[in-house]
Amino acid sequence: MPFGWNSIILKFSGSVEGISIGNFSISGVGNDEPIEISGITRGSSQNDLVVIFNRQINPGNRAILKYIPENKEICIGYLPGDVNGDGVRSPNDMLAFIDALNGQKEFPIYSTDIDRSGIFTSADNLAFIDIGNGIYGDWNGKSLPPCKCTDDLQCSSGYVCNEGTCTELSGSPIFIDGEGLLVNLIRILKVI
Ligand SMILES: [Ca+2]
Repeated sequence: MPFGWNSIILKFSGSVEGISIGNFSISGVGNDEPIEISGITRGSSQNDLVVIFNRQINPGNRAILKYIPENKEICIGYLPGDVNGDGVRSPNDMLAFIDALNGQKEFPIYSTDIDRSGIFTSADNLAFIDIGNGIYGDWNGKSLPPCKCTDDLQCSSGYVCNEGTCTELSGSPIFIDGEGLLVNLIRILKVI
């Protein structure tokens, strides 16, 4: 059964040993309650860090994870059947999925492993068809909200759009001194 991500693996330039949960913040875009970070842990290599959320991102919503020391934002979202990852569920995703099945195009595992078995097989075709038939809600023609907000209405309840970022109305901003951190965030390895 398809579901949204509840963790993300980040690749850094060096050991992630000195990175703490306080080095991250998270906000949401969409109508859902934003997800929270519940923990971080080292990944399979010393340069990989797994950020674990308190729950799965609900379909049709986004989360913006910020690595505070570098002011880097990672925008993730989950839209059922959005195989090509453009944030829109359209007939192009069917073409992309067929290309993937035929081995003509490669997509990240999280785009094509639709039944979440951990591998991409022909069984994912059934899950893809189920999504197209509306078994998990009608997502055809739907889009994810933009990564950068332009209006308060795009942010979750209790959040306002502040310079493109959905910011919590109350509570002081978190400031973490990033000095001394020797590692840089390079790229997202995988969303799980
Ligand atoms: Ca798409």
